[in-house]
Amino acid sequence: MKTLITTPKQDGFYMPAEFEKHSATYMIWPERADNWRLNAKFAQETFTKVAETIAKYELVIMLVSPKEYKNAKSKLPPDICAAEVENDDAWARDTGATFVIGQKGLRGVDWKFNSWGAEIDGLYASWDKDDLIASRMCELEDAERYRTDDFVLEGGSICVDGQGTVITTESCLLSKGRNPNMSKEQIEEKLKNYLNASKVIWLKRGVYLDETNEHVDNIACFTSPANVALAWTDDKNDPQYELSQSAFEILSKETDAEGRKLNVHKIHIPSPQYMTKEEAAGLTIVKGTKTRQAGDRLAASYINHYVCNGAVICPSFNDLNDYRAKAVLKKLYPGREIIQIYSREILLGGGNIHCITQQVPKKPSNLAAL
Ligand code: KQY
Repeated sequence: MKTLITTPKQDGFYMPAEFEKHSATYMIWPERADNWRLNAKFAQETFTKVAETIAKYELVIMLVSPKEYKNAKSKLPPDICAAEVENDDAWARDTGATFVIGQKGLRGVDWKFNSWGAEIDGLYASWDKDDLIASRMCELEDAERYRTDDFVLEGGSICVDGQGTVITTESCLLSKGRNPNMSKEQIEEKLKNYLNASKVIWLKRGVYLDETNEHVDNIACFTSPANVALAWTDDKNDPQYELSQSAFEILSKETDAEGRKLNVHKIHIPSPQYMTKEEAAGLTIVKGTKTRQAGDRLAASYINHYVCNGAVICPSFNDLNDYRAKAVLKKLYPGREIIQIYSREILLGGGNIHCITQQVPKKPSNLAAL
């Protein structure tokens, strides 16, 4: 696999929106006992359910560590491809390649990964295997790779419309644990060069107590050009209230890269979700890994859904707002099935369905040069 020293922008490659056609979805098999309770038994069940649901619509490739390979193969249906790849955890959105397309096909951006903040506020102590995942994905896809050795980023911290606009959060991208020596302008330049975008919309914050320093993929996402879904609450006593209000103010005054005003669609979060005693007790304590406790509020949001060919795979929380969320998503994604999966076991690990998936865009045969 070749590593390029240019940028996608220089080469006319760009990141398409998630709602455009895919050729496949990558996931990573969960196993670490300090993040997934009871040796990841229940997480593996939920990941399998997500994978088999997506596999009804497109190819799913599950990356599995050599020591888990036999177990994963015995649990996964035969139409899901499994590839042996060492890993530190199972967040394909964050450690996987960000795929870009251009006239010459598919390439991958391999962002430097540091466990969401390294020594400052990272979530586990060693991440060397995770930092190699994007390049392994590029190999598997036979895609040339761009590597940003001088810039840390996770895929969950950006959202694009595929038409020149990126949304991100200041709390994450300007956090001390990622690129402390870069200015906001320099970070914006990196995003523009590696995603081939011309406009970056900065939200201040994300979802309350989101351990990623509030990735955008939990609070807001493009559902089509000029349409953005936003995590919302009407409860003024919920700390999320002000965070969502601030995001709404920014987004509703903004235009995208093409100059279109954004339509903001509110999706109410579920009632607050907390880790139970039993759930916390199922975790192995490991030095250097973020500790979790009974009573911790979980960063639950329906925005953390995944759009695949023909369907939207959305979390459900056994909450009344599950139905409201499904109805809004149905309107926002016409022609796609909205499939909800009870995803508490993923939520307990600090993310949700979007965080554990990574799309490989399909290159349209008539792709116009940018
Ligand atoms: O938000 C995401 N894209 C991933 C969440 C990672 C949480 C790690 N425990």
